[in-house]
Amino acid sequence: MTETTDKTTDKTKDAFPVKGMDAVVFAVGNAKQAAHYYSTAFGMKLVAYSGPENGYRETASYVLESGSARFVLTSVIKATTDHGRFLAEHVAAHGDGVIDLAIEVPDARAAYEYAVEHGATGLAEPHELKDEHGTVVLAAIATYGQTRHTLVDRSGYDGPYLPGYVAADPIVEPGRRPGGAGASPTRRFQAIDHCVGNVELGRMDEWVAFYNKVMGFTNMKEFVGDDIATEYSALMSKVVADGTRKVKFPLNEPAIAKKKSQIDEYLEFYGGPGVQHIALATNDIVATVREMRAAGVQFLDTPDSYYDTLGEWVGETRVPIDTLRELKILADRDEDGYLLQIFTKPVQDRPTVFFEMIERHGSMGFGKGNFKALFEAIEREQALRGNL
Ligand code: TYF
Ligand code: FE
Repeated sequence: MTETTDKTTDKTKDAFPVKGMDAVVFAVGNAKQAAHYYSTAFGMKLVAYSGPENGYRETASYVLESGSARFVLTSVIKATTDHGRFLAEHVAAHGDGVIDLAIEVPDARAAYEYAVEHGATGLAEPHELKDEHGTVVLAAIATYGQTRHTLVDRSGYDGPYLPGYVAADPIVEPGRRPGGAGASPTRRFQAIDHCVGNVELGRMDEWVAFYNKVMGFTNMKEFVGDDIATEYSALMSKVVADGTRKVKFPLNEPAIAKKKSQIDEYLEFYGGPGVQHIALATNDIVATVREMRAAGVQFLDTPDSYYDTLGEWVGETRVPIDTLRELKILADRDEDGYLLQIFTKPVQDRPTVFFEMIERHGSMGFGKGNFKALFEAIEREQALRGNL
């Protein structure tokens, strides 16, 4: 492996400044039920809604939050416009999936102009949406597959999400810790840590170059190279991020290995490139995983042998090894610190989108020390599905 650039760009010179992730927008078959799942299983809070009840008869959209993390779940009710037909076709082709990794920017017009000048395909010219809460400026560019990046400037807006949405009450009481009376409600995660895309064989470097050029994102040093790829992972991976490292996009492509790549399985069942996993940052991965498991979320299994040697190389962590072993949480350490992480199984019947929960203590990495154990766990699931 070789080092690549990991420069934190001078903010004053940032050609494409971003504030962070604005939202992950999912097109799903049944947004009403998905909103319930993300409320009960992920502890998210419904904050806004758009649908027939407030005059939008074509689609239903539920906006859920956990800290700064925002998910929007959209279903088509009756397609009558291009947008409705796009949603219907997206769900038919891909199953439930991510249509938009929306990025909050200080200036959506400038961001769009920069991106298009540097080779991005424009999907929506900068435009304003207004209501009694103020004005939002939106624009959108295409990325891999049928995924887009909407560029959102919401600095002039204080409504619950966007004009067209009304505030909504939580579906369930959010994120209450077990423990009876006095237990304080708390959230299971507070931010989107990174969003991973799967692209076709041989195209990862093109997409890395796309983010380098179009958004001025730079490469982070963590990646899966040929050595790991051919030995056991069957994938190649590189990470791009904005200058402040608030928006991080790993990109995977299948590698030609002995076995069918997990990325090939995704591409086959998703019907092309798309978002593979969303990593969610938690301050207390033990409580988060206990609550999510109790609510029925399935996580990847990790063999006991992983924990037999973990202490030797990862050293002390906040969480005792026995607790990590009990909950199947992975740990990794690098020169900056350590991280704890765990991966859900795919959250729909297609073996496509899944989630990662991550608790960082200094480490800016992605769990390279776990790639072998993780990829073996994914391959066991792939074999159970008959896709290995
Ligand atoms: O985001 C990452 O890079 C880590 C590791 O199919 C990873 O979460 C990479 C590829 C993959 C699953 C996890
Ligand atoms: Fe990840």
